[in-house]
Amino acid sequence: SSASGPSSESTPEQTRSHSRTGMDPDSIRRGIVDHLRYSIGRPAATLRPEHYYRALALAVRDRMQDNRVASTRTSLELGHKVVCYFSAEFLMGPQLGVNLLDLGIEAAAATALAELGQDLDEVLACEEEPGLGNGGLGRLAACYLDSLATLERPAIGYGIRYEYGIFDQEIRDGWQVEKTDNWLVAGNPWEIAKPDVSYRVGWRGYSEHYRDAGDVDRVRWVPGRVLRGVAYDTPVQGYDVRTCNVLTLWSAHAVDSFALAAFNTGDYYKAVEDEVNSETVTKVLYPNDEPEAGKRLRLLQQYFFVSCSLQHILHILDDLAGTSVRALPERFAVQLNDTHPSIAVAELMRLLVDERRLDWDEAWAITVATFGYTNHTLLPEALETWPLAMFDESLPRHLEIIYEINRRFLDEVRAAFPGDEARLRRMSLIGEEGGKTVRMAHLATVGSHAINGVAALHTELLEHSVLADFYQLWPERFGNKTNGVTPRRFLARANPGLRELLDATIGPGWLTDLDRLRELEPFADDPTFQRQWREVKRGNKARLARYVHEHTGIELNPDWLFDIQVKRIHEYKRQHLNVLHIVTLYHRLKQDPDATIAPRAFVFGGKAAPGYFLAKRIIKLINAVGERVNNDPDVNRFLRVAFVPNFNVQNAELIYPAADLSEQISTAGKEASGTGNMKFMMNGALTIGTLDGANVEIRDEAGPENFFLFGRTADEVEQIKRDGYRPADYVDGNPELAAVLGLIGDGTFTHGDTEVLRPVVDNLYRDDPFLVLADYAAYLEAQERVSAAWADSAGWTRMSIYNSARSGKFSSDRAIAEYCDDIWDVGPVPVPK
Ligand code: B1H
Repeated sequence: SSASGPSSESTPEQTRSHSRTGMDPDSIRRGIVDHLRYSIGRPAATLRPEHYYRALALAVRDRMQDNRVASTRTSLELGHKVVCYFSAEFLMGPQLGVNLLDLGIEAAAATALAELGQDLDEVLACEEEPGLGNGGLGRLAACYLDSLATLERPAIGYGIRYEYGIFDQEIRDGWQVEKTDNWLVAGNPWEIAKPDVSYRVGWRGYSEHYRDAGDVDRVRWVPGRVLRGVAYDTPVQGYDVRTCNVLTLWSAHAVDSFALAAFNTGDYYKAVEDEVNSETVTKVLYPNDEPEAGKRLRLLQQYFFVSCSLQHILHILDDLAGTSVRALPERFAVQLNDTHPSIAVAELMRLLVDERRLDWDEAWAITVATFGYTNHTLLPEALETWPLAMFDESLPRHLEIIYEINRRFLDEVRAAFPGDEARLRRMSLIGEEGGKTVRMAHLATVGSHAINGVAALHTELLEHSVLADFYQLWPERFGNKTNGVTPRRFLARANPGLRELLDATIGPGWLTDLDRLRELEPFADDPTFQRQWREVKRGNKARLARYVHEHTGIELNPDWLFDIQVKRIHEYKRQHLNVLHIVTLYHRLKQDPDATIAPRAFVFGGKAAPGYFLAKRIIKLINAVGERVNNDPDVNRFLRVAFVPNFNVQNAELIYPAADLSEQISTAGKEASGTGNMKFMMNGALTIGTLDGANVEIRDEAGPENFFLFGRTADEVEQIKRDGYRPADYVDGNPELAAVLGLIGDGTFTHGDTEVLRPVVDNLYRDDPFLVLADYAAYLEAQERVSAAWADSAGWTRMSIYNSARSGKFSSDRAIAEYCDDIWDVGPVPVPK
């Protein structure tokens, strides 16, 4: 049509943004139709919703690319500093819905699709989510990318393009069964392959001393193997701004066979074999929520993505005319998301000293000024270490560099704490206990100018336990950055009913300034508003009940209290404590036929690491108890238990908004922060929880009267352990607890089988490393308070409203603003519209 044709005076760029990628329904419809024809190329009669999904996604991506080009141009021209977020995991979740929201074209896209005879919700449901993460840590990285773009901060996320993300979980006969997640089979419309953005990554081999032209003694690494990393870029759009950042994920390939010939004397078949081997490096995400010690391929994954990313950053610096590598910390801030990318400290030193020929001191100053390190766990078993021999074989030059960093570092410690040999041993980058290891948390700490924990309590514990020696040496480098989650995905997208009510009540400003939810407080006791609030919640519960029914056959009544625990299955998170409460209620109802209780639906979800024996038994326990409870007419009038299979970002968006009660019951001192707790709170759930991680701050914000607190504190937990914890004492002193454990052990829930759940009962009775039994009585008492509060509908609604209203602190916008101000020194860079 003439309206969309290029006019004589417009530049190609203007033409593109005004007609081809317009934001009105007509332009979007044209975009879809064009992509159906030119990118998908099927006859109209064969088009199904998944083709419309792909076409719409491509049309949306085109619009983001306009913003992406403008964003890059702006930050390059103006010489702004860029945040580089290094993470082995990015749990992005479905992209189409949030991208439509960010671009402000949800309604326009729905109209465009309707004109083509398609339904937006049906099209949205076609997306296969990129599950490139395990849990909170990976999802945090994704929330932070969203906030960086929305706050208009130039940023690049760097990670790994796993061909297989976190496994899909099926539940068969109550057991977890893992299915591979081949998320790329249908193609990924969001990414753009950048074959020209490619770097070589070596490993193995040896290092060699030589004298350079200036007769200076130098070292070069001669790798035994070489791979090639190729960049795949996914645009990350900010909400209601022009800023569009990028997630760059690296995919491993063999070096070209031409180059290969030089390595292995032209053996073609060997070359093909190497190609296959090279590609295994980015084949699959390790499905543990804590590292599995000593997996060589995992070290290679980490080194691979870190090396590609640092080479890319130095390459960008080289391309900026007149910018020396010395300007690195002025132009880039690199954040290490846990220790997984911490090999970056040694790799940057290698690039600067061996390849760019800077002297050591200068290179070290640049390195420390560039990196920041976020710690996400205190669990000793989750602190990454590598066996020295394996590290030496894989990355010999990096080990030499780490030795040199360590030598100089320990001199500094010696000067600060003369004669303290024990301290030197504790702080060394090399662990000596039980076989030598490289301690990655120490490497990350020594190589960073800023080290942070992820909640106030966690940072406090970090400073006084795991990294206490480092805190004493450099207190000024430590700080807290309490986690946050994005309200765009977890409120606006996940809870459209609440979004509408909020917009109508306080206007739309809350979505980028979540503290404005406080404006709800005056309505907390308003009967009309309370009724609307309850209607929204009930609608969300009905929506979840439909999903649960469809996926499990279990029927949940949306008028019951929805009591939900979703997160990775782990002993420290204590899903089994939740089950002990359910079995207690079951037992009481069976004991006393006249007993009545406030009816509750217990909902669980979460994956267990495939090799985590007890976590898998806990899944079986939940399902076994559920099967019995749901089918026993004595109790199923009051209790239902559902395990939602395959907890992921997509179904999480249905789950959080449906909760009345959020279970955050980890052993105090073990959960670094938690972020699910924040998603529940925003959506109006009340929390039953321990003083652990961010629960502490959630309670402070909500007010203690709007939070169900129970359990031992972190200090008390330590004290009990020091005194010699004897879980059996708690059983002996509590007949109800003894009966409950008896029911689990005696086959009541397992058709008479007394072996299946035995390991769970034995573990609690004999070891109970996470004090489930020590907190059982307090937990039951807190649950009694919950039931009493639930009986007062207006009172509960008020507490629910207060929880949402006071959740502003837990927006990732607040968290990212703090990182930008305190660690990265990166301000907003508005991209002109
Ligand atoms: C968290 C991890 C983690 N902490 C190792 N540590 C992994 C460690 O594959 N690995 O090797 C994977 C993940 N994840 C979580 O981070 C904490 O447990 C949560 O409390 C916290 O909220 C989250 C984000 O900070």
